[in-house]
Amino acid sequence: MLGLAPSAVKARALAMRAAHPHTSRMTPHPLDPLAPEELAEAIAILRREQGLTRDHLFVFTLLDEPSKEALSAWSPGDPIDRAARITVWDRAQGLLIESVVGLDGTVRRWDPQPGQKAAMLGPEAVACLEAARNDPRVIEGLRRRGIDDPSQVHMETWPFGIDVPEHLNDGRRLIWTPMWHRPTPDANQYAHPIGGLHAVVAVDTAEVVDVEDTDGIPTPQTPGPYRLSETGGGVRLKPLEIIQPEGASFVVDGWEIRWERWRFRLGHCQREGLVIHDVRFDDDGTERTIARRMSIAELVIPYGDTGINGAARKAAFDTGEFGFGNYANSLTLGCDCLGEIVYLDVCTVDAEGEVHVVQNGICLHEEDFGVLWKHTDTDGHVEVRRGRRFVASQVATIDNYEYGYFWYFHQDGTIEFEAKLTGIVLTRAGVPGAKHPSSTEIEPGLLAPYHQHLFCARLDLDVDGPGNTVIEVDAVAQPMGPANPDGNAYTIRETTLASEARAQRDIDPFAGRYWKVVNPSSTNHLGKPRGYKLLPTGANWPLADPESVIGRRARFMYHHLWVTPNRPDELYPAGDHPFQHEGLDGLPRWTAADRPLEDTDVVLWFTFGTNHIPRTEDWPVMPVERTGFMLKPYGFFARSPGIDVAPSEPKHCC
Ligand SMILES: [Cu+2]
Repeated sequence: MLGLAPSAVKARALAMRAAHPHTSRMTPHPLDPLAPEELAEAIAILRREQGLTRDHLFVFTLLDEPSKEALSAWSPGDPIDRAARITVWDRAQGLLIESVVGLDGTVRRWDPQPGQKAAMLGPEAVACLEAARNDPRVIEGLRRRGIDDPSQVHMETWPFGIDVPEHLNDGRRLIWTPMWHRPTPDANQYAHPIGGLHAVVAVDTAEVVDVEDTDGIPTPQTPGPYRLSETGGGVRLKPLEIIQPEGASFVVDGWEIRWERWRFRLGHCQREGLVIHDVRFDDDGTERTIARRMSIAELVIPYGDTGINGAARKAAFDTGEFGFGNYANSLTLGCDCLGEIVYLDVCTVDAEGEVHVVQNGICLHEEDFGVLWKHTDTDGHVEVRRGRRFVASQVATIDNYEYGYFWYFHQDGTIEFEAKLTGIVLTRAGVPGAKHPSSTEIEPGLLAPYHQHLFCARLDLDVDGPGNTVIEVDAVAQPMGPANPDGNAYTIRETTLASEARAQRDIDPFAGRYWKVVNPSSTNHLGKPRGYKLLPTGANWPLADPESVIGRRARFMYHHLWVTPNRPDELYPAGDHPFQHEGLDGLPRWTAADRPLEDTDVVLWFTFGTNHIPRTEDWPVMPVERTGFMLKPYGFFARSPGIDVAPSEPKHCC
């Protein structure tokens, strides 16, 4: 990422706007992410008005999104009230502060949050790693393992996903440092894990408070080459080019996208990354709302290894602790999308208040998506339509892993989210050939511990308006008897999830369970409420004990679905600050009130993900794994919205 001085920020912002060839206009909107100059201004106002010093670090600087009421009262051309929600860590006092800063120069909120902890921030990580690298016990431990040059050691700073060691557990912020030997600068960073040597560092003082040196296990030596210079890239196919001779079919106006009959806005923040706002579909001239705001609000990765070499401690909140958007790839350096692509730049603010612009942080394009529908009549008449989908995507690299967030908009009214997981599996050293109950040995002595990637989507749906009800639908076999003499009959059972306690639900693949969100005040041509259904295609089940440290901190993962009434301060399912938190914050805390949900502005929280039992084929770089969910219209349209799609030119077939 590129650090920019405030004067450079403005120039960059102007260049950014000029860089989008498909951006016909740049109409400002209250949901636009804060521009670089706005972020810099918000930080400057807060520093000035609150007398901040170098001891104040910036955790997250996010758009303070306008309320739904303010948004519906706003019209294009009206003045826009811009504000930033800034979380500050006062390291002198060990105090976290939530603030809201208006770009009119006012500090509208300044609320200390005693007891809450900030995750480790950039300069703190640098100081912790330097302290660990220079600790004589670490140097000696490396030397005894045959590593004389500590600069050849890749060290990471990980939060504790299990109990902090008792003698250190006095409320301090702590991290520990898994290490890997990297004998040459281009060696696979995770091929040579150093067994049994970690520093534990107090983040606030950058003091090494413990060095664990259990020794014993040799560093695995098999390299894991994956660079083109090492693999040769010998498998070649003939070129495949996507040509759109008339250009793309979508229009980008600032952060608004119009494609086919869809209209929606994109957003971006350094905590959640890509955000989807205000999704609408043109239904024969009537623009219907579907969703107000959709994001991946948390991503937690609990590791399931009991190994003494630290694997059990690994459990990261990649959204709440790391900030997914902080790690957005600049796709100028590599993007595998084909066709007419438009990129959007995204911005982050680092712990010291510096604004960074990630050029080409979001990719927008269309993809061919095979057959949309087809029928051959008995008279031989054929109607077939090819489908296309619009894709908004982002890739983030968080240490060893890459996560792609892909939002798809289909011509049949479906919205699909797909997470693409790739990168390098996390490794630890083990005894070659020994029994490893919770790891896969992928090379001799190189273990990849079992783990899960659990995403929680926050889906503020507004199906044809804000008053929505959530209904669980199960397919139910009818008992054989007078009403079902042939034993073939089945029906559906619908259960209204009337309150928060009743809306903590799990998948049931045997019943084909899904959840539909309907608007009781908006009925279709059959008098039925219009709806969208959430199809849980990528669900998984957490394997950590609910009373474990990670089980308490990520309690949301023990139900696939939660539903809450929409509240602007209920954004993150594990709470605002999960770092070293005792747990049970977020969804379990809010829903204890068991608030009513019928005909309400509801938010669905859906947890999905993968259970990753690594394979040898996941090494040295894992082929993409996919997981996600779909939102499909259910009585929302009178008929298939794809029925009037024009046929493709048949020049390349038949
Ligand atoms: Cu994995």
